[in-house]
Amino acid sequence: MLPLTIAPDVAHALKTGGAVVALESTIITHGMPYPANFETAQAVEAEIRDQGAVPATIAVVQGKIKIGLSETQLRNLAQVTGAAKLSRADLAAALVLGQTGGTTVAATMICAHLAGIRVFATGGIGGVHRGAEQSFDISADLPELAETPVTVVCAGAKAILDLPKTFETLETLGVPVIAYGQEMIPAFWSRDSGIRAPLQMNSPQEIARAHLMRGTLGLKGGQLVTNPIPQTDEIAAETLAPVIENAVRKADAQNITAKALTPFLLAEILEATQGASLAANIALIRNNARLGAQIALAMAMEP
Ligand code: PSU
Ligand code: MN
Repeated sequence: MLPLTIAPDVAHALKTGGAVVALESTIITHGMPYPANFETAQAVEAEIRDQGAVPATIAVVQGKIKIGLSETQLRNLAQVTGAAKLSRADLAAALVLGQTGGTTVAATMICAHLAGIRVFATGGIGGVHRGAEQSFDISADLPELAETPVTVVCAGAKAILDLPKTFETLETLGVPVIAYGQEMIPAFWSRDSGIRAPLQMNSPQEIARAHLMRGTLGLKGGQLVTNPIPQTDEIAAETLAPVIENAVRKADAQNITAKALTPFLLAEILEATQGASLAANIALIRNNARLGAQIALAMAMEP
């Protein structure tokens, strides 16, 4: 038996061929402060329900994988102190040790796939960190995309990462990177990273069919959909560049490495922009949730 509890509405949707969208929880435990993390998680779930799909926020609670959280469980997770950050390497150990933690993109993909969920929406993925030629810091999210058949909708990657190296690595790994509705890969807070996307698709149906075609061909791994932030919520790359430079320099000076690095950089940027980055972050996650729901609905319609 898998150590996995599926919420009733999610279980029902999975059994009846309904559309389900997975959501990660490291963004709740390590990405945003309380109560913004809880309010955002709720708003994101509501976006998915509004589209006619079922949200499944995934986390590990006291050594059990939860596929879909109740409002109380979500609030508890948003407030818990000392939650673990769980990626592929940590998942089995966390279950054995009875831990509580947020699942990263990589771990959420693994859990979603175990539950039979094919679409997952988040804000930004992990990637190749700046200075990776020295630190070797490459997120486990990248190889996961090459391994586990889940379509992940994000807004690109934050410029805390080395974006060209991140997308080169995805190309090497054979991960389809699809820009939604434009030629360029978006860069999280802004709509254009300056990097041309290898693939462009303009409808949820195309993305759903490409996911299913990979399965037909026996290709393992998923797809990365990069969905640009809505124009009205965009923050110019030049505005955030010095903030990011500062955060990266500070991390370096304080010797912040490994699992701690991404949460440290996110918290630094949040503080330095006094919430402006948070508002954009919330807007883009909601936007990704809507597209994720539309892809899941399109997939549920395919034979
Ligand atoms: N990037 C963001 N926001 C996030 C994360 C990344 O813009 O919340 C989180 C995600 O859960 C992602 C994880 O899977 O950080 C990557 O961590 P690492 O770089 O340690 O693999
Ligand atoms: Mn890392």
